[in-house]
Amino acid sequence: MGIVDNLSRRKIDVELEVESLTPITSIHTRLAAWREVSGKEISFFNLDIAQEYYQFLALVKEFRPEVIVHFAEQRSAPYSTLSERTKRYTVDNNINATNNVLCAIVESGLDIYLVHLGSIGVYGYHTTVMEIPEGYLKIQVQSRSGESVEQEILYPADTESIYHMTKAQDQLLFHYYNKNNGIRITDLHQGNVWGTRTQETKLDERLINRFDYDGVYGTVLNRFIIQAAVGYPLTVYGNGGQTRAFIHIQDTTRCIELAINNPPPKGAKVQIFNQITQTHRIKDLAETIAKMIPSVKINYVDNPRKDIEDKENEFFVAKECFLSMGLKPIFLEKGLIEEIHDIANKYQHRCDLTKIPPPVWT
Ligand code: USQ
Repeated sequence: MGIVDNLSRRKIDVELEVESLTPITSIHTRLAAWREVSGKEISFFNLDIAQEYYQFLALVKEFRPEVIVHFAEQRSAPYSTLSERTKRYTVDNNINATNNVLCAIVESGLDIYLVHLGSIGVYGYHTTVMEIPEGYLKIQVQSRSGESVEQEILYPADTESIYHMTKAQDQLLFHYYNKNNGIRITDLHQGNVWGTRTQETKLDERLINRFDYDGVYGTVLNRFIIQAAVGYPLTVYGNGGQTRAFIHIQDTTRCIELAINNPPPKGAKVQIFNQITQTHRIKDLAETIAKMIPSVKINYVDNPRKDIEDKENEFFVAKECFLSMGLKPIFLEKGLIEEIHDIANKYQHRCDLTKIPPPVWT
């Protein structure tokens, strides 16, 4: 097994002058810790796949992977909206990275299966009359002779950030390379991730994952968890009527394992799974935490995304694929307590309160 990474997320920490709440060790320390606890070796290649295509292609030919799991994208919606520069970087990086992975698979001549981390945000967050399906929508069209005919199309993308737009664009690249080059692909439409620890990272403190709580990279539930621990009123944007889909980090790793073990058959279309376990309204999340910790206050702040997101929405999304493969989700009720005890309380001294307010969306 090997990791290809240009460690860009660590460089963005320096740029934003913020650090993960949890202390992250160097990549070599992490690899050494994993070797000690598991006896398994992971190779590491410091490469920017969006820029260093030929080095990446050479590596693919030499390493001959059976599966590539593609996470190599700038992953924050708020970061992508910070400025003209971050917008352009997100598009350049994400779309080039995806195209380069696909192109390298074709050029290598190897039968490599690609699993990609996409986003549930490609569907848009609006109240829909129907349940949003897993990637594809069946529609009735009128044929030229007047009959009603069923067709299947990609669910129309309708994104709220340029970051989510890159994930929507990725879908077209997958469709193209799957149809023209026969690459087997699974695209995971992942929800908003919360939590920090997985079975593997619990084995050694040096393996701990990032916990972002700042207004740019912190996702809403992790932000509320640390805000509760440090006595900062929970920053609900607007009236908190937004409904979003969530998944615990442990479940994301299980879903990726399930996706790797269940490739689509040769010749099949791109397989799309909605990688979510629960949906919640933002104000309900805040109220759940306030009930658990009575000293917690909720602050309904001006929504930095008020011109972009609906004030209130329902979000009905299909999620049968992973459940039918055996995913046993970690629900909020259980995971929250562990997260507050093991992470927020333990590392609250590392929290810089000045980094909590949200940035303006452009
Ligand atoms: N929100 C608050 N208070 C906060 C932070 C967020 O009320 O302190 C609200 C936002 O207005 C939004 C919702 O919570 O309605 C989710 O915000 P978020 O910042 O947790 O998530 P978002 O920026 O929409 O996107 C993030 C990541 C992105 C990932 C996505 C999962 O930036 O990488 O793809 O979560 S999803 O949108 O489900 O696809």
